[in-house]
Amino acid sequence: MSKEDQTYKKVPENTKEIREKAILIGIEFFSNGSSLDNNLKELKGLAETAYYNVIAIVSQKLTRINPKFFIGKGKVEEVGQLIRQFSAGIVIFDENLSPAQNRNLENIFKCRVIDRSWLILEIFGNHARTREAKAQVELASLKYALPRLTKMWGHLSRQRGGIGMRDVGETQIQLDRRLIRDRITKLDRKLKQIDLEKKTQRKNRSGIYKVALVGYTNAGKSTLMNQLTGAETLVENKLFATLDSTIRKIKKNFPYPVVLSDTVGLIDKLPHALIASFKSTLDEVRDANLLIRMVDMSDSNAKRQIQTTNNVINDLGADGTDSLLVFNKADKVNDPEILESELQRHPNAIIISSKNGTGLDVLRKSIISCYESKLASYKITIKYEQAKLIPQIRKYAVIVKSDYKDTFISLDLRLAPGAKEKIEILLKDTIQVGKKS
Ligand SMILES: Nc1nc2c(ncn2[C@@H]2O[C@H](COP(=O)(O)OP(=O)(O)OP(=O)(O)O)[C@@H](O)[C@H]2O)c(=O)[nH]1
Ligand SMILES: [Mg+2]
Repeated sequence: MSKEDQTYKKVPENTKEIREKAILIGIEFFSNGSSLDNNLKELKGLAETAYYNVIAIVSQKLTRINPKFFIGKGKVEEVGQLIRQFSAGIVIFDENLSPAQNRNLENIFKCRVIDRSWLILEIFGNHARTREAKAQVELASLKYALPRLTKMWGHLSRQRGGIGMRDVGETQIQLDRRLIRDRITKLDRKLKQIDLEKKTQRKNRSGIYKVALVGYTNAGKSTLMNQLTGAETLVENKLFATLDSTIRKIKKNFPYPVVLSDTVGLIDKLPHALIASFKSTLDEVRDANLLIRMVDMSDSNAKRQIQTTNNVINDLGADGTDSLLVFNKADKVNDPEILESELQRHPNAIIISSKNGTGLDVLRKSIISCYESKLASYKITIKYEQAKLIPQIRKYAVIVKSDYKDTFISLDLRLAPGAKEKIEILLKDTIQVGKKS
């Protein structure tokens, strides 16, 4: 541990809630060559996002995990001393602890011990705004807390409104596991209902080309969303600013009907319960025709961002979907050599700055050409009395040519995947739809 790491850090000025002093613990495994500095930098960012006052960072190289405490006995003593010296209120592990390790450490440290998963759940709890996000976070938190009904659980109850479980919060000290399970069942049911509503909405959007933003938290997805669609999604220099999906039409300089969706950001070692609970939010990614894999290229760990994003895309079964790799925050990269080497490694990547707009035209063109590569040509004829339907046809198709004959109108269309069915429903029996000869 360096001296610098041990110095006190002030809690951000705008933080009304003064949070506990925290000691962070990072592990370097010999086997996987994980980058400890980057991991700890990220953990510190997470802890500060959750308003903890990080006062010391401890690390240990491990070849094998100590089943009782995760870290070695000597390290446990060292951390114990630091807790007393700094009057720390919480110890945060970068790795996920078993319920038993969690309990053993709390008993020795006499303070709260949480792991990376729980820290992420706390942040999600603080940022959840909508009915769906609140239910998703509560469900994941309950599933996670169920085998760990210790101090962490008590803490959960003290979070006022944060975790989106006020009802449970007020009474949960008396809650036994059975009640928690009941609550889990209820939440599961509620989320299934929301999922159904979303499915219907998605069905309504079938036939419209769908582009989804996917990438590490803080990569700049919402900033790009706002730039391309004029939406006003919350943009913050904060991890996990977005928890819900927002879907908007791309309007600016765009010739086709295309919708863009912005979703929850990703992070390494995302808790499993959380991924499962956010299934319906991530369904936007599964459902998309094109994925924009977004990377913050000014991050020293851009490689990990790409890897994590690809892993989640694979887990969602969306690895067969067309995708564009987009490097964002080019304005923050002052070294042209970095730009050059990234491009060499990823020759197809599109380099942009969502903040100042650089590269957005190239990105738009790339989206358009992906779209066009999927278009099918169709020719339809409609009667004059059906002309009023043309604006609706435009919702799903590009009309490349319209020919006004004596008794009918002939239209040359370019259709996105799934749009043919929509047009057929729209015009029902009175038209002939067929492949253009
Ligand atoms: N310098 C610079 N900053 C950017 C750029 N794009 C986004 N940012 C900043 O990066 C931070 C995160 O941006 P968001 O758009 O909220 O990132 P996000 O990917 O939506 O993050 P989550 O919602 O947490 O997943 C904000 O402070 C943005 O202003 C960019 O091109 N250049
Ligand atoms: Mg966002």
